[in-house]
Amino acid sequence: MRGNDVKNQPIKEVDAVILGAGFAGLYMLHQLKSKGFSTIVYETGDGVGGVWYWNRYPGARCDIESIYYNYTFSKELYEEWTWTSRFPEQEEILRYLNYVADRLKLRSNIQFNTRVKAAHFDEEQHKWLVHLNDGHQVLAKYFITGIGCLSAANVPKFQGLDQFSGKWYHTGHWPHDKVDFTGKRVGIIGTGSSGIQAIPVIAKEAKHLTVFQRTPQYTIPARNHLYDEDFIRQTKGNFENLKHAMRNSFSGTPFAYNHPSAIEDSDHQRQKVFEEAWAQGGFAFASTYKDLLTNEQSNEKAAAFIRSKIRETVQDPTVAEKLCPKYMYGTKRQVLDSDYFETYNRDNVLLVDVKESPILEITETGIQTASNHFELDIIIFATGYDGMTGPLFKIDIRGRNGVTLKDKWENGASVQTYLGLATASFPNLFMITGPESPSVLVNMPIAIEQHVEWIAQCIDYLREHDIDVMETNAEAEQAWNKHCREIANETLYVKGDSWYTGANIAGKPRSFLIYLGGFDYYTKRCQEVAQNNYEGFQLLKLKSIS
Ligand code: NA7
Repeated sequence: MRGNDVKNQPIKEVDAVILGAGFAGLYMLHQLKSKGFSTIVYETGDGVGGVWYWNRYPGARCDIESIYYNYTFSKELYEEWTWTSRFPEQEEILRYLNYVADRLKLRSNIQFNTRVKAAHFDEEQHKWLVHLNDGHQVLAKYFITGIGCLSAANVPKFQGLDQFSGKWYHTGHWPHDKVDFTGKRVGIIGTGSSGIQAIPVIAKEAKHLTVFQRTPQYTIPARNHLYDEDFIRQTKGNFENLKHAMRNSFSGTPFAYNHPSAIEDSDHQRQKVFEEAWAQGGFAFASTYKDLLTNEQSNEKAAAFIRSKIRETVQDPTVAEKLCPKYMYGTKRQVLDSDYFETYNRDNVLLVDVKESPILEITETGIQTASNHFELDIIIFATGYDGMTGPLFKIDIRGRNGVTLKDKWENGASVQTYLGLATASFPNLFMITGPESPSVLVNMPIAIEQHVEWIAQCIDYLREHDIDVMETNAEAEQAWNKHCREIANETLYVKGDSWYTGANIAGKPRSFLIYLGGFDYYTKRCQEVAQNNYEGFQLLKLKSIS
């Protein structure tokens, strides 16, 4: 049965509604289906893939190595699928997720082209009433969000966008048909991961590319390459060890920090360490020293090294200086690139510093900054996302007494969760990789698997024990929130302006909603909670109170 057929079925009540058909939603569905729960997934897109369905911009790639960026719950899946290169392209990850959906026969439980507008907890029925954009309503015992941390696209409110006569796109909502840049004057706003991946590719095709940069980035060469057969064979043969290493690691990858402190090494030794990591590419650089994100002096050593590489690569010293970041390394997510800085040596690429000369408006024919007008045929917004809370706040989620999640969390100013999985007054709501879980600072598929398995096991436990309502309480979430903040405040992350801290969105309250205590510790904590009969949650049997 295809997704569309499900829409015509008279589904009125299910055990669980899951939002999103990306890595999280697909595995959650598989788990609940396998345990015999009636489950439906609602997905806005017309296919599976989540973030990899939407992010089709030129050059889109994952920054985690492909052999680690997949599910590990099934040896068969791992062995059957073969990645072609070190850093997988969007198209290949999307193919992988389609393969998983087919292999596990998941499509019949997914309703595509459907947006969940609202979900309200009905205190009489102790169930979630879920409102769909087509007017249908569905009643579910469990409401589970698998909508990712970066799915609410941010298009800054520049004056005049509606009068632009050319075409404009956001990287997170890229068209399915190829955008042809041949002979076009293209402007791109934003130099985060998306912009930095897209810029070298577009520059090769467009007549001219103008990059509007607000903040430069510390980006490291990805050094992508094709995998050879021997490597793939060895990796597949090593599946159990890899799985164990990833699931018991600090970051969800089988890597550990190589050295304790950047300032304890001699200049000569540190240079050697950085050079080796630079040559290796990928996240090797971030793993060089354990204190890069906790000690400002160590951080500056890494920052200075990257600046020296930028100055070596970019031929025009004025342009090189504009490309050199001055803030603390890693407080914005470190980006991996392929020929990013080299691209500024091309004749058809111009860098515009919009901190120096801000964008005033978008005109009919281009972009007007404080000092110049740039004539453009295409504008690309690589301007990121309203991260962490943004995807949840897009939905009208109401718990007890009709209070919205947005109001409870004061629009993001006072987010409180228990383990990033649940929040008080919102019974039977589970968030996969929600705020205050390790989420985006861990290898996402591994973080997702841990959450999904915990939730599935929990729902199974509730069924086994005839428990109807599960709800965390204020004490548990306050304690978890305090723990999260204490750890985060020991790091430099909280000092940066980034989507991690919400500083990228005008007017968004500043907060840091990622658990930094380590994926391994976090997993143990979740296991303890389950083993202790879900301590921190109230478990209610309706029969006993009726
Ligand atoms: P990011 O990393 O949030 O980057 C967005 C970029 O857009 C960044 O350079 C921003 O500058 C810039 N931006 C945002 N708003 C504006 C305005 N109003 N004017 C000019 N420039 C602006 O998003 P990405 O999509 O690149 O990556 C998101 C994550 O996806 C990434 O971290 C990986 O985890 C995968 P700013 O730095 O805020 O000054």
